Amino acid sequence: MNQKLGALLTAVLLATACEDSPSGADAGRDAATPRDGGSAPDGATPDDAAVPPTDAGVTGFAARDCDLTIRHAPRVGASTVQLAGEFTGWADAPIDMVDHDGDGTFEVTLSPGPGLMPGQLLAYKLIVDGTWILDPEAAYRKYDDSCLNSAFVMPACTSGPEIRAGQLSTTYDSATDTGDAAVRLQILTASDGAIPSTVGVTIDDAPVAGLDAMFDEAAGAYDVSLADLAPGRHVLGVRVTDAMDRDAEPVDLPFWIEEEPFEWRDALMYMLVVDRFANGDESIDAPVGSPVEYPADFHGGDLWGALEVMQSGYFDDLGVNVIWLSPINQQAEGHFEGRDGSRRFAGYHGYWPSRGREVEPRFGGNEALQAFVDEAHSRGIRVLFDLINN
Ligand SMILES: [Ca+2]
Ligand SMILES: [Ca+2]
Repeated sequence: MNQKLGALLTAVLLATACEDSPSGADAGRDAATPRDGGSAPDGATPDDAAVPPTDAGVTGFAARDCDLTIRHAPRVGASTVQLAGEFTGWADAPIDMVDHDGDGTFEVTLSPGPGLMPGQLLAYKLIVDGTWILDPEAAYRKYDDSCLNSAFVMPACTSGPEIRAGQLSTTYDSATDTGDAAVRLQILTASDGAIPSTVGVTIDDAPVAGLDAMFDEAAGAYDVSLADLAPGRHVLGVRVTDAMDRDAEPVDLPFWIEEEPFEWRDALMYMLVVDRFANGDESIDAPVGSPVEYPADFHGGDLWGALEVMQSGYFDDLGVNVIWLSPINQQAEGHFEGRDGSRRFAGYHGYWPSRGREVEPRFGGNEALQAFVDEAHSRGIRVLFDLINN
């Protein structure tokens, strides 16, 4: 039987952060707090005025699980496995993990409680026969002081409903050059059981009709099926709000209708340097000029030019189904010294980004990128961005 430890844990958060590495200032990422700002932990009685409408017995909507089970299977047999984290005061009160069935996997189930709030990102380490290690199965990492730890998020079971999408499947009919898609969407309520009041499903931003007929009441799930979709990329969007007016984390499922299922391992990739590939709009050429010599300056290539080449069927003729664009972010303006210490370079190559979400104006800006990607998707071509993050 799983240990329910939430009630035993006290919020001792000031103790030593890390047993096997030095500590320092907290550099951890922010906890993923519930979007409603955090509500009462599981088991708390809601205010009388806020008793959620429930529909128990009428539909099969299951409630979200507030507990989290951590498992670890030591590669070589171990006699003790413990869990220590900011919620145990680290070494102050590590929690024993137990191998109930003797299969070599140790586990512990954590319940919400002091120091273990739903939605909270928490740092921890495993202690295997006395040695502190990162959890190889951890979904997150978090710094506590200057020490790298594993981390988990306590399920945000009180923040609202949850959408769980199954595997989306597609078919393609060459006779009509259209396809079908199907996916099962299970809706879970928040832990207080408030029923979903609004379920919206869209395909490429248009509402999916006939949703009621797709509802599997016993399972609390929708079996969404879509027919006669055009070839190319589509996005199925799912939005759910419950009777307490809380939104589920939105779900968007991109998928493709295509004759041959795309496989990255079989892809034929074309890498192009935007500035040097094709000049579609000379009015946005803006070479830096002296002291930058011509080979180190912008030459005028842009995404409008690359789009024209694509529209000519050039990539299709080559059998290309992936285009890798050189970095397209807006670049630091001006010129900078090269590694040889004597020559000046402009950012034509794209490796000096200055804006995270804006496309270099010389390359056509965001509008050109959107047009390029839309055209690629309509041709079954994937586009890879080269993101320079350092
Ligand atoms: Ca076990
Ligand atoms: Ca140009």
